[in-house]
Amino acid sequence: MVAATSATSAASATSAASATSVPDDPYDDANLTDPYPLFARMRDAGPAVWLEKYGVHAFTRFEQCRQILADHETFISGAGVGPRNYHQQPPWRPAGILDSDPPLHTPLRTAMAGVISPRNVRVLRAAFQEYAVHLVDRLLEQREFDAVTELAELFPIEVFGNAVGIPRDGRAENLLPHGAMNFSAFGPEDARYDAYFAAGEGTVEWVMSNCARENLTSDGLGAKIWEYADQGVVTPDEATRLVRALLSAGLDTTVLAIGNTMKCLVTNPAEWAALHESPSSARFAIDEALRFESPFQSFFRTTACETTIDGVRLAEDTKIALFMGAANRDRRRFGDDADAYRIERDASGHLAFGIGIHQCVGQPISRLEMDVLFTELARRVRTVELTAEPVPFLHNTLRGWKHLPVRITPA
Ligand code: OVM
Repeated sequence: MVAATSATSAASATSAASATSVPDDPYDDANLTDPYPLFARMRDAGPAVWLEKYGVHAFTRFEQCRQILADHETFISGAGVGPRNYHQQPPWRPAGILDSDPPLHTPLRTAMAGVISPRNVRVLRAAFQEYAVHLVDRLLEQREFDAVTELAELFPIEVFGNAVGIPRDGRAENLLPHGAMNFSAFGPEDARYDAYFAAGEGTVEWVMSNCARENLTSDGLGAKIWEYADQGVVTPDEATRLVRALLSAGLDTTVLAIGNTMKCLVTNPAEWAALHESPSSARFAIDEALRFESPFQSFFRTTACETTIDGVRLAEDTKIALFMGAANRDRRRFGDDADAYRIERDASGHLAFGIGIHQCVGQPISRLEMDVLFTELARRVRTVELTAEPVPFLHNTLRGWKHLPVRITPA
């Protein structure tokens, strides 16, 4: 435990007394479209706020979010990382690496980290690079295109799909709606949740059939997960669910991160110019975009025991909401210009990939994809501008754009 300390009080009900009550709904259309004014009010209201509509404490400051994520013993994932408490209501699908705790989590993480090793990731670069060149060639011919549907979506669907070793046919139609559905389970079960679940119908079958060993290529990351089943590190069921995790978590997140980075750069022409001057700064432009517009905005945890955080008492087995998208804009951590996109900033330490034992294990693949793509774009594209208003992608957990119409000029 870091700053959380066990409360000595004999009372057992969760008290909202020391947290400011907030009537606003972070999940309504207006707040999802532009969450930052509400996030600022929530951060300024105190280390924790009480979200009246959901009856849950929410954390929006960097320091508290970081501490909670780092303390996996007090703030567990095994009761689910959305508002649904698995101790009371079963998950919509069997739990996996994300929604488990040690000791169950440990072999899953060992296998996944072994598959996504520096050695296994390094060899992916050449294929990523080849497709980036091909894509940028085509976009430079087009000059005008949708940076979401014709860039952000295409790149991971091709290169990550190949890296895992799944059939090309059906990737886009299944994996993107499947991700949007799955990630809905980490937010409230409202009309938006229902809509993404309806849109994702039928995709689970496609995803699960491609987790089977016989449907994966023999040299991909999927096959490497199955090698951990051969060695007895994980069971065949666990191997299936680890491939499921790759296919659930690895795509939409990177698609959104690419689109968000483009959005940041298109709307900050001086930052694009700086990146074009120095293409090796791509990783800083990407990291700052991950901070500034975090694709993964929020997660829940569950208290394993009664505890207090900065004087706010939380009862045992209580859900809490963590808004990393707000924490990453916290002036207390990132300074007075936290609401500005600046590639010169030291954005490191942001919480877009989480922290602790559940910190994104796929991060090296996602970063490699983005690094290769944005380095190529930075070298070859002199200017980029919007040609129409971007269309936001509204989702309870994810943040990004559905359409980003742009025009580019060659270097
Ligand atoms: C899943 C899953 C696994 C890992 C991460 C994640 C970031 C989701 O299997 O649903 O979201």
